[in-house]
Amino acid sequence: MTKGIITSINSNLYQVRANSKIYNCTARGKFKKDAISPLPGDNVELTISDEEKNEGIIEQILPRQNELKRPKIANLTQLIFIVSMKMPSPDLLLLDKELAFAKWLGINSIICFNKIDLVDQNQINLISNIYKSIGYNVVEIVAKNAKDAEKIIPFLKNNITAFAGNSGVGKSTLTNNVFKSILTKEGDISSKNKKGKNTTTSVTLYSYEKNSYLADTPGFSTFEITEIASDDLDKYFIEFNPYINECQFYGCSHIKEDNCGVKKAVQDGKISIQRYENYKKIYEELKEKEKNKW
Ligand SMILES: Nc1nc2c(ncn2[C@@H]2O[C@H](COP(=O)(O)OP(=O)(O)OP(=O)(O)O)[C@@H](O)[C@H]2O)c(=O)[nH]1
Ligand SMILES: [Mg+2]
Ligand SMILES: [Zn+2]
Repeated sequence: MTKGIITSINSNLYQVRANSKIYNCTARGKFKKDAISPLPGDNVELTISDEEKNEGIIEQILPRQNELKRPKIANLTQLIFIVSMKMPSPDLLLLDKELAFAKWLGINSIICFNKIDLVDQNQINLISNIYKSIGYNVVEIVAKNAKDAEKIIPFLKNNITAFAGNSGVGKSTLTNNVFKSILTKEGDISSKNKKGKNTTTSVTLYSYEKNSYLADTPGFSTFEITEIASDDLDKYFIEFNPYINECQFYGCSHIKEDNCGVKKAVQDGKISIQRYENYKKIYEELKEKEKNKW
């Protein structure tokens, strides 16, 4: 049996990378029966049915480290969140949700501010400094300049990385420039609403070097993090941690309570107001969802 990794899925056909090449595979019927649906990123065992035609059959899916719904992918070690500075404009609520989710999942996050050619540096710094001061890895790039792609290359080594972010932020442009070839289609920005048009429609993992993969993914504008309990959300806003002990009430939600360490840190300028406001929005959203569950 050969071991491989699923790099893309097209209805019932799977592309699997094994022995440094790509096999077109079908899956044994038993997955359906067991209600396991294979995902890009899954490690699999396959039988090679035709070496010449690069065809095989997936026999088994090996245990998953983790699984993401958006983008739909398994076994990631890292996410690179692409935020466009303009066209489309930065969606920091989405970014803060994604960062919390990655922390909850236990995988690394990198923030990539793109299209910095379209705004002035002051505008970039205002946002970028918030995340740098928390301790996140931040890169600022023009994805369509081939040279800038090099700024993310050091992060790829020995990682399974996926891009994430709204449609039109530049995920495919950056993918093509990382690999120095046109692997994936790049879209336009509609002149009407300055948004992307969901050009990429499925996840594809590209092999960067041994043990390193990078996935181009479809854009999304909404993101559910209902796996996180509202009362745990504060743990995943990493800069809140030093102040939570200073809250008077055990289980403080840092919203309506008095003598709250987090709120005090916001007042003292130690926690960004924008991040705190997004925390409140996400908290209320999670509370609402929990109410509807029962
Ligand atoms: N000005 C500018 N335009 C860029 C930059 N990066 C990407 N673009 C443009 O933005 C548009 C959308 O880029 P894509 O790479 O297709 O965006 P995407 O994130 O893959 O979008 P979806 O596949 O729809 O999720 C294209 O027209 C790119 O040329 C940049 O750094 N500066
Ligand atoms: Mg794309
Ligand atoms: Zn508090």
